[in-house]
Amino acid sequence: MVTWAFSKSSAMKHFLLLLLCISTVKSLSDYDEEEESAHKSQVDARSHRPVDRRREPIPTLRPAPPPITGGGYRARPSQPLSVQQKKLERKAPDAGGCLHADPDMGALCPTGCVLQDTLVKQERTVKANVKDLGTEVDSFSQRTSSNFQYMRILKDMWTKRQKQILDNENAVNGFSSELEKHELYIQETVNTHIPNNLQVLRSILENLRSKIQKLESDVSAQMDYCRNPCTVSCSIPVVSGKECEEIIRKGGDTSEMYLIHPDGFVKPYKVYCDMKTENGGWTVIQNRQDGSVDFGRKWDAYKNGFGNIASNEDIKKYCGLPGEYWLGNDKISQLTKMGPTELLIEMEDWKGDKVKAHYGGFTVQNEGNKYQISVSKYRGTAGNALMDGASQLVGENRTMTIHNGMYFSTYDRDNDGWITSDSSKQCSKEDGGGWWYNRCHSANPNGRYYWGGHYTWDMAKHGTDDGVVWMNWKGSWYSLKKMSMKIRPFFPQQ
Ligand SMILES: *[C@@H]1O[C@H](CO)[C@@H](O)[C@H](O)[C@H]1NC(C)=O
Ligand SMILES: [Ca+2]
Repeated sequence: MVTWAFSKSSAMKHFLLLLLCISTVKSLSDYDEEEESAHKSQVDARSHRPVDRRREPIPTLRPAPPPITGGGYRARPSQPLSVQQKKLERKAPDAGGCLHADPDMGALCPTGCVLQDTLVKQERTVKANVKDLGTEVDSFSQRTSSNFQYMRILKDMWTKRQKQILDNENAVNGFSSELEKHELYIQETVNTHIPNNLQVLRSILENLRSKIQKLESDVSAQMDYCRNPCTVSCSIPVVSGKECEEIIRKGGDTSEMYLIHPDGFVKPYKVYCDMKTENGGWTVIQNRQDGSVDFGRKWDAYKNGFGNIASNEDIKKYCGLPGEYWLGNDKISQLTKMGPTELLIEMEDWKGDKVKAHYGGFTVQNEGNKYQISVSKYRGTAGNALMDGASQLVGENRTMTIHNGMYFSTYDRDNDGWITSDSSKQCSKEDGGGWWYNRCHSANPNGRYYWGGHYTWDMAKHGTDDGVVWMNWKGSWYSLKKMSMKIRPFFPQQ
C-alpha cells in the first residue's frame, strides 16, 4: 500500500493534513480521535461482524418490547377544528439565532449555529495546519532535488481521496467560497501540472506558497465574520399542539418549523412539521440532506438532540426548509409513548430516485431502558431493513443486522449487539453515528455523509460501511443523498 510511504516527506503529510482538516470542518471527528493511525487492512469489512466460533457464542436476538396500546387518535376530520386559529400572526422567536457562515445557504433558525460552533472549534487546527504547510512548502522548495517522486505519490493519493474531498465541498462552501477556489487550484495544479522537471516544480511551489498565504488570511476573515453577533430570522406560527398531527388538525397546513408541547412536564420545543407528505401531520425526528451537521456525537447529544431544525427560504420570514438534525432520544421516546405511533423513513439517492420504508408501529423506550427500539407493520419500497436485516446476507450474518429490539449506542456508550471482550470493537465507533446498532447494521441513517454516493472501504475511517446506508436498497457502499425519519400518531385512515 502506497498510503504512508510518503511519510518521509513531512511536506506531503501536512498537505494531506490540510485536506483532512478541511474535511473535518463539517464532519467534525470528535467520535474518533485516533483515526489517523488506524488504517485497516481488511478489505471486506462491512455491515455485519462475522462470529469467530472459537471464541464467541452465537449472537441472539433481543425481543422487541410490545407495541403501545390505548390512547391514540380518531380518524382525521376533513375540516380543521378551528379555522380562525390559522397562522396569520407570527411571534418573534427567542434570541440566540445566527446567520449561516455562508449567506447563500440562508439564515439558520435559533437552534442553529452548529456550523459556526464547529468553525470556531476548528480554527486552531486549521490555522496550525496551514502554518505548518506553509513552512514545509518553504523548505521543500529549497531542496527540490529528490522530491519529484513524492509529487507522484501525492498525485496517486489525491486521486484516491478525491471523492472524500468532494464530500467536503459543503464544508468548504460553508467555510468560505474563497477557500474553495484555492482547493480547486491546488487540485488542478496537482492533477494537470505534475512537473516534468524540477524547475516547474519550484514555480508551482512558489505559487502554492502564495496561495497558502491567501488561505491564512481567508481563515482569519471567516473567523471574524463568524464571531459577529447572531441575527434571528425565523418566525414561528402561533398555532401549536402536542405534535404536528394536532397542529394540522388545528389548521396549520404549511410545512415549516412549529413549537410543539407534548405534555406539561416538558417545555415546548421547536420541530419541523411535514404537512404535505402522505396527508401531512408528520413530526420530523431525523433529517439528512447535505452533510451540514456532524452526526458522530456522544450519548448526551443524541439524548438531547442536535443540529438545525429549519432555515428560511429566500426572503421568507418563516422557516420552511428543514435542516439536518436529530430531535433527541428523550423527545422521541416521549412522543412515541403518548400512543400508537407510525414511522416514515424516506430516502433519496444521488440521481433523485426515492424510496420509503413505513412502519405502522414505532416505539422508543426511555433512557433507563437504553432507548430500546420497537418497529412493526412494515410496508414500502426501501426494504424492511429494521426488522429483517440486510437482504444481501443470509443466516446469522443477516440476523446480526436486524435493528428491531436493539438498544441505542453512541461511540461513548456501547449497548450494541456486538458482545465481545475487545472494547475497541464497538459498532458506533466504527460506523459513524448514534443508532440502534446490533452487530452492526443493515441501515445506518446517522452515518457519515459522503458526497456523491459511492464510497469505498479505504475512504471510511475504519474500513467499514459507515455512510448514510440503507443496505436493502443500495447496499453497503452507497451513501444516500437524503434520509429522513418522521413520526405521526397512528390513526384509522378514512
Ligand atoms: C457470514 O459471513 C462470513 C464472511 O463475512 C462468511 O465467511 C460466513 O460463511 C457467513 N456465514 C453465513 C451463515 O453465511
Ligand atoms: Ca459491544
